[in-house]
Amino acid sequence: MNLEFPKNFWWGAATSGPQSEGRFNKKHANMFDYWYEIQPEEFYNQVGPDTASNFYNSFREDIALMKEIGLNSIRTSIQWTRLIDDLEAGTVNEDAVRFYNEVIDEFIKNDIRPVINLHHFDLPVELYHRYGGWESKHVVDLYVKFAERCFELFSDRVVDWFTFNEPMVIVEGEYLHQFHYPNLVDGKKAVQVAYNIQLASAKAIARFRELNRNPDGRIGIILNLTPPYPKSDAPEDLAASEFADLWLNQLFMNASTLGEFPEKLAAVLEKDGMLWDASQEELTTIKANTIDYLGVNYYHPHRVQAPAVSPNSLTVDWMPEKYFDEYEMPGRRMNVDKGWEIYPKAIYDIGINIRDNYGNIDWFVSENGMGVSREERYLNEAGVIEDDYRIQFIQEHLYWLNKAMAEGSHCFGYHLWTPIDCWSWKNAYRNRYGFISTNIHTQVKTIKKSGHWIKNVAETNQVTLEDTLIKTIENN
Ligand code: BGP
Repeated sequence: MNLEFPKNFWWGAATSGPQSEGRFNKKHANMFDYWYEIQPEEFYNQVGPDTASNFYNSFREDIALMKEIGLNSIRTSIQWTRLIDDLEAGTVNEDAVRFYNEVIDEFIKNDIRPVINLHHFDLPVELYHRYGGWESKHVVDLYVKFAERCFELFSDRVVDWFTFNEPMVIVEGEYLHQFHYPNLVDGKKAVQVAYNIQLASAKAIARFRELNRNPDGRIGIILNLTPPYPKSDAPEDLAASEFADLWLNQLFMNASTLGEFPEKLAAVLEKDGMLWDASQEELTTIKANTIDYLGVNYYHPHRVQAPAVSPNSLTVDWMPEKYFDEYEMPGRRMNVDKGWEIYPKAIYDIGINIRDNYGNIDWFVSENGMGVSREERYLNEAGVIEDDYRIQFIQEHLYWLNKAMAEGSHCFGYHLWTPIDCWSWKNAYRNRYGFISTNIHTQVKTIKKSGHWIKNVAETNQVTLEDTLIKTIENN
């Protein structure tokens, strides 16, 4: 069976400034740079973001490899901590301007569409220490200054913009579940930070519409939509699933596409005394500045059940998880290295949800992928990593994506995380995701089997699936 994809479909991959460039010549440290400085033992093998995958120095060679495997679009991010010299005034650093100009020009010269994101978990740490970071509306305005500089400098050539990557991960990592510095557990702050980031996104969109220099220019947001699936049809499990969806997905999705936060969520937050501080003027800005299109990062589903303890009887501090518990579905398929369930059909459910509930807005898969450790296990005699598991993972997700598209969902592309193995936050280089491998000691980069495979897909806009694989897909 051949899956057919439209001409001009985006076949590409995503990375970020902090995970690929390395710290070279950066004036400011971001949250992760700082965390590594003070607690390197928190990072896998104590490998930090300092060299990352050396993109700052080797971007021409790296882009040549991306071109060689047929990718027609790449997402990366501009680092606030690199571009801006004076964070309050929003003045730019000349070396950073040179660097990003050269990167953008190099992509375009190689017929690769540069897709630029403005924030990938990389708040300048000074702004956290001075103002509480995203807790502060002053920081929202400093982010908007940074965004303005990006639009002024690069929107003559960059058509595709995104304001944030996975804002919910910032909320969870920094304020609820302790996997991003400063590792707080504070539900009230978490709610305010979510609101402030949405406000920052809307304000940046407003400025984009004034400053954008390109008639085709578009701006959106990238959300990690992790559909919740309830354990059963029991009313308590359904209620848990509904709240998980409100908090994890609809909060940013509704505000970004429809201009309003979900009323049911706001009502629960209000009842609990947790609602964000918002002014009418801010809400009007959010309403008026919805996105042109959407990026969806999808890795794994959420399986949820009613919380073991009734939300009303909890005496512990407020957390959104008082309304739902995770549920380990028996027999689930796992990527054991990363600890994430593999459930490709969710991509179909996401596509249909966008079609039916969000005005069928244009969207693309902005991240999907499989992090696998010790990939040298799969090296063949020719020195190529035979990552058949990754090819199959992509094929299965494309099968369901293609079905959603056939049923009218407006998806225009698929980006793997990531083009070239890159630094993965606390996990550093433990799990590898790329079409191309990186030796972190020598920085030698080698195309994997999946890189050769995607080239053929990108050239033909077709994905060939064996009958046995289709049976596997349909039985899952
Ligand atoms: C996403 C992030 C990426 C990337 C990816 C893989 O949430 O947007 O930056 O890191 O997850 O996850 P990890 O790096 O934790 O393995």
